[in-house]
Amino acid sequence: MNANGKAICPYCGVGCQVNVTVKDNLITALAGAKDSPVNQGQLCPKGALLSPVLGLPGRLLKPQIRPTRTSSLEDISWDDALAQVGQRLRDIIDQYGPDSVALYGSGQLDTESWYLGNKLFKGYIGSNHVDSNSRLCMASAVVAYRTTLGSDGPPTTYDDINHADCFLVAGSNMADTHPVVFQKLKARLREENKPTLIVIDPRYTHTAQAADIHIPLRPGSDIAFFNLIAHFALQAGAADTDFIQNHTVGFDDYLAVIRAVDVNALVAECGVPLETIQAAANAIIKSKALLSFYCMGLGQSSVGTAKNQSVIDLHLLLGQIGKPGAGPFSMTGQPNAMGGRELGGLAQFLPGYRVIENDEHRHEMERLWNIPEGSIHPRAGLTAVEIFQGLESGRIKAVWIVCNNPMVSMPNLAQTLRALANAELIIVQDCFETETTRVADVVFPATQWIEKTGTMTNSERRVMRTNQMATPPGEAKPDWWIFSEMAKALGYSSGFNFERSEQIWDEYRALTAGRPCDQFGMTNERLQTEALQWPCPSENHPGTARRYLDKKFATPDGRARFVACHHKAPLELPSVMYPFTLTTGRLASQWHTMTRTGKIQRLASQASVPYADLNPEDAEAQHISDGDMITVSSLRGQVTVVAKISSRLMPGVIFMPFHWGDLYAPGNAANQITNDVFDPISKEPEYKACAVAIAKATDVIASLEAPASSSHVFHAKMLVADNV
Ligand SMILES: Nc1nc2c(c(=O)[nH]1)N[C@H]1C(S)=C(S)[C@@H](COP(=O)(O)OP(=O)(O)OC[C@H]3O[C@@H](n4cnc5c(=O)[nH]c(N)nc54)[C@H](O)[C@@H]3O)O[C@H]1N2
Ligand SMILES: Nc1nc2c(c(=O)[nH]1)N[C@H]1C(S)=C(S)[C@@H](COP(=O)(O)OP(=O)(O)OC[C@H]3O[C@@H](n4cnc5c(=O)[nH]c(N)nc54)[C@H](O)[C@@H]3O)O[C@H]1N2
Ligand code: SF4
Ligand SMILES: [Mo]
Repeated sequence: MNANGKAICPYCGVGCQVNVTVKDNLITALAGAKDSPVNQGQLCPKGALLSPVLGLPGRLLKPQIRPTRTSSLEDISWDDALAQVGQRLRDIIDQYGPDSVALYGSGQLDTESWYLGNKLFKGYIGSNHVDSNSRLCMASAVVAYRTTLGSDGPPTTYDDINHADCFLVAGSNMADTHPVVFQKLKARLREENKPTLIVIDPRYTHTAQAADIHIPLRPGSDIAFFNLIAHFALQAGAADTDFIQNHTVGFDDYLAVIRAVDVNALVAECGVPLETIQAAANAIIKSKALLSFYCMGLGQSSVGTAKNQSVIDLHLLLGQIGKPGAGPFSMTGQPNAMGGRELGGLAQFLPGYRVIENDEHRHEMERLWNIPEGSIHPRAGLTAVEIFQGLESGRIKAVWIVCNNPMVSMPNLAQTLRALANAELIIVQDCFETETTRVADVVFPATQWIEKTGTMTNSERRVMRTNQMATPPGEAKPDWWIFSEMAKALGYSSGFNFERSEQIWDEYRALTAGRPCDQFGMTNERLQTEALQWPCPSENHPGTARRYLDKKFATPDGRARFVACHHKAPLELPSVMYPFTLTTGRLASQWHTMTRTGKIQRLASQASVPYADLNPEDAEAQHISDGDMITVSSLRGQVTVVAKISSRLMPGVIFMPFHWGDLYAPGNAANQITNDVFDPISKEPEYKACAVAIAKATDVIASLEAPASSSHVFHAKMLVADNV
């Protein structure tokens, strides 16, 4: 295929737009789109190295089926695959009920596809066990926005960076994970009257390096920190009493908690000198426009919801919301995590930010979907970790995994494997062979990125379209097509007669009308040339950059809510057996489980083997030198990785990137040891803190590891594309 046009970068939630030229199905030119309101021509290295992505090895080319658990996957035609898998799924539903099947989707699916999968399961099959890897990621942010502001979705926009005079970056290493947004911040930091940058992260990250004040707090102590800031703000008389009186409720309870703060105890929890915290408080108090960015360091915690709420509380206390340059700004990780939230791709929601357990919302969706009242199950479904627990216990019999590699990305991979081993049917829909396709009973080959047309929403609520510009390899099909054909195979033809994804978009945008995330005004025609922020209720509406400028929040009475929160430590604390805290995260050069970035030499070469960072003091005490092989073990498992000695983290804390799975480093994925406990409210797992032991790998272990590491080298070689 030959084509020329604009696409969305398929990696992070910044949502950069790229201009691509395709000749004979190969990308011959690629550059950041200069006219994009998102990135103004900029790209990070991952985006700039997108050209080889179309030709990467390891693509899934045909549907495959494993006739029995012990046999190998065999190629099969689409017709036969749809008929056979439709029948197997139907049999399971008939035998065990609709509650026995689950759909595990992704914040990387385009809106049209994920909308259709959600419609099939919640509307037609009658199972609400539809969740997304966004549960591992955005669930705490979602709940906190809803409890405080009344609606999900950030109030802010990237343009606020131009108006803020203080940036608070908490639990976000945006220099590496949202690089193009971070460049916007950096540009402001070069100004003469530059804003203050405060970074709250246990590690001295690339982001912290740019900070005026770095708060290297102990993992998990963010609420202590935010309550201290609020305490000092109150003492200084900085509370915005007009705003609090006119636009909020719940202040008294919050005030009682903040007044009663035991400063010394909370400072001790943070493990940061009082003066440093006071310096941060002073900068925050005197700020005229405070913009807070936060990400997984807050969300992936057993108190992730409360951590998110305590940032928003601080903004309410100071009246720092609903004006240019101010507000809480949760960064979305995946390119369409926002879109997935809007279309109800989490187990408690329906499209347009509707709520399953709200009778009115459910019946409204039943009317809009033309299905009988009572079709949608009235209870919220199981969430990501719970689906895998349900598979292990036998409550869930079949799981359909789409655009997701749980055999690397779930916490406590031994549990994930036990869960899948116990499933009666595992369908995996991906573009590439992955650790998860390897254990599938059925593999559906999907198109990726510019091989399909689709819509996504970025971190600042901006909805954008990518058109198809390349012919998919083999028999790969768009995800929406696979969902609609499977729906027909299951006997639901009426709701799934789509020939083009634009038709799905039209159905979807209509049912956002009047909702907080209103996208009704975003026609297919407009999306060809425009990148619009919601709410955008009508065709001549320009889209909304900032929400709540009128200080009317999305709650029934229009007032925002304070939610008082108390510090609580992570659920698994260091012990005699496991004396260190492990935290996990990302590298600038890799995207998640490496299905694409791991095969692009210039990215892969920046970090080629799994490793753990540890502080020099800890290394010395354990007789570990830089480059040694070490074991890192927890109650759940053990991995052998390279030790990197780094004074970027405090004693007692270990950091591991989670990118490598069995295809690259057999047996040594970080998630072999992470903890699958979660926040009881948001159900987001605590990836950012568990207790581990470290030891120098003995010669015996090292020799046992030899075959694994040589096979790693073999795999890496095999997987790196020739064309890059
Ligand atoms: N290069 C790259 N970019 C990505 C991705 C990728 O895989 N690679 N993935 C995307 C996705 S899906 C997501 S969700 C985002 C994630 O983006 P980020 O959240 O920025 O990335 P992480 O590295 O997971 O974690 C951020 C930081 O949290 C810190 N942290 C750990 N514990 C705590 C704590 O208790 N408190 C505080 N304040 N900080 C803590 C860690 O030290 C780490 O530096 O990145 C997106 N962007
Ligand atoms: N230890 C630890 N673990 C973590 C995290 C952490 O911080 N620490 N972070 C968590 C977070 S925030 C996230 S978001 C998850 C991410 O975890 P995953 O989403 O499981 O990781 P990816 O590698 O992005 O998997 C996406 C898969 O979709 C495929 N794919 C790409 N495009 C398409 C498409 O258009 N259609 C289909 N069908 N497939 C496609 C890719 O080939 C890939 O296999 O990891 C979580 N796991
Ligand atoms: S910042 Fe994110 S969206 Fe932009 S080019 Fe990099 S990975 Fe892609
Ligand atoms: Mo994420």
